[in-house]
Formats: sequence, structure tokens, C-alpha cells
Amino acid sequence: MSVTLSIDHHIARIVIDRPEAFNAMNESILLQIKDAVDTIQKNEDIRVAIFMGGGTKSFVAGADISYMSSMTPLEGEKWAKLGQSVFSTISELRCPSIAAIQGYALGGGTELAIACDLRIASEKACFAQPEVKLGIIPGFGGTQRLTRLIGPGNAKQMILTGNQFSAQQALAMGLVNEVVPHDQLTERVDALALSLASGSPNGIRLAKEAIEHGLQSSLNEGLQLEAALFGLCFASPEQREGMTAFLEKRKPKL
Ligand code: CO8
Repeated sequence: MSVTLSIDHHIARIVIDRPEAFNAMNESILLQIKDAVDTIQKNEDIRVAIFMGGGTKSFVAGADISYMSSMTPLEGEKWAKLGQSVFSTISELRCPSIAAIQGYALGGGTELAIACDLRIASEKACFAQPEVKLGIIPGFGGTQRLTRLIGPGNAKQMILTGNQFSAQQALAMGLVNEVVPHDQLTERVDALALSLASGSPNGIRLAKEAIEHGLQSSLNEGLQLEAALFGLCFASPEQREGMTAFLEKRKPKL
């Protein structure tokens, strides 16, 4: 059971591979994800992070139910806080992140996917927040991030019913960005990663910061931050290169 991190041409791939449990996350898996994310954050050479599940059937089938089954209330809260902090490090990554979802994204699996910036799903993917069927609620950010992403009506439909939703239904709700044929998932995710990797790292980082902070503040505060970060772009060589390249009718070297 392991989480592997590989880096190739500015693109990091994190694979969660625990075949005996459909890649469900216990403490060891969560901590390995945290280590991988910390490594990515420290490496300025990395421009995109892709999260995926090992095997063909599952992205991540949630938190490990056997691991949680005998928890006390205090242990439950501690476990939720650990998951939340790991997933927050993903959403706070300097570089953009993509979840490549080829199968089950259940409970903590959907929560991991929505901690990423973008989600590409195979037509065989399926999504659920099935926690209420287990007598619990989402605890790794689902009640908060999902609601912000797909709105309270859709989030309540997922969280209060616990039902599974197909990739197409997820697309209609805005839970995923794209649905692609199963055998084209890797190809499409790689193409998207390459496209993101060719953008301005500084521009992408600041745009992410403006969006993430804006989600947690008023419109006016968000606009003020946007103006400040917009100004900051002009202190970066990437702005000069991007605009000069446009004016010189050539591709920028970002
Ligand atoms: N935890 C532990 N083991 C799991 C999990 C899981 N989440 N998912 C699958 N497994 C294991 C099964 O127990 C089984 O093990 P074994 O072979 O030893 O019996 C093996 O994987 C294969 O599973 P199935 O036999 O069930 O295979 P199926 O093809 O019939 O079904 C499913 C696959 C649909 C993935 C099914 O296993 C399933 O529904 N799994 C549970 C999914 C789920 O409910 N996930 C949500 C968990 S709760 C959660 O994520 C909350 C996060 C926040 C927690 C905060 C708490 C404070």
C-alpha cells in the first residue's frame, strides 16, 4: 500500500495505490499524500500536480471504514482535522492540480478530487458522499468545498442522499470539468497538464490565490486583493516576457 510521487518534465504525478481496499485512505496513506504534496510545494520546478488512483476501478473509495469503525468522538475529530489539513495543503499548492478520476470517487475520494483545481473524469467514474449511510457526515471538507463548488442544492442532494452519481451527472452539476472516454483519460489529462505547464507559473499562482481567497471573503475584499495581485504581476519577469512576446509576435518563454 503506497502513495508514489514521480516527476517528469515539470509535471508531478501522485498515485494512491491500495488495491486491496479500492485505494481507501487510512492514516498512513493520508500522511504519504501529505509528504508528496509538501515535496511538490518545495520544488519550484514543478508546474502541475496530477492526482490519480492506482488500478483501473477506483480513484479513491474514501476513508478506510475499518480504520474508522471503532473511533471515539475525539479520535473522529482528530481524524477529520488531519484529512482537512492534508486536503488544504493540496488546494493551497502554488501550482495547479488535476484529479484524474477513472472509477470510484467516494466520500473522502470526492473530497480529494474537489481539493484539486480541476477534475477530469472517465465516463466510468462515479461520485458519492455516502457518509450518511455510515452514520457519519463528510469530514474531509465535503460539506464546505462541495457546497462552494456545486451550490447548496446539488451538495445537499449528494450529501443528504449519499447516492452515487455518474460522470455525466457530475458534469451537469459542475463537479467535474470534463468527461472523456475511459481509454482517453490519461491522454487528455496529460494534454491539459502540458497546457497548464506552458502558462506563467507566477500568473497561475496569483490567479489561484485570488480565487481561493475570494471564496472566503466579501466581493469588495476579493476585488481589492485582485487589484493588489494584478499589480504584483508587473514586478515579475514573466509579465514582461509574456507581453513582449505578444508584441513581437512570438511564443513567450515562461
Ligand atoms: N474502507 C475500507 N475498505 C474498503 C473501502 C473503504 N472505504 N472501500 C472498499 N473497501 C474494501 C472492501 O472492504 C473489500 O475488502 P475485502 O476484500 O477485504 O472484503 C474490498 O475493498 C473490495 O470491496 P467490495 O467487495 O465492496 O467491492 P465491490 O466491487 O462490491 O464495491 C465499492 C466497491 C463500491 C467501492 C464498495 O467497496 C464501497 O461502497 N466501499 C465503501 C465506499 C464508502 O462508503 N466510502 C466512504 C467512506 S467514509 C469517508 O470517506 C469519510 C471521509 C471523511 C471522514 C471523516 C471522519 C471523521
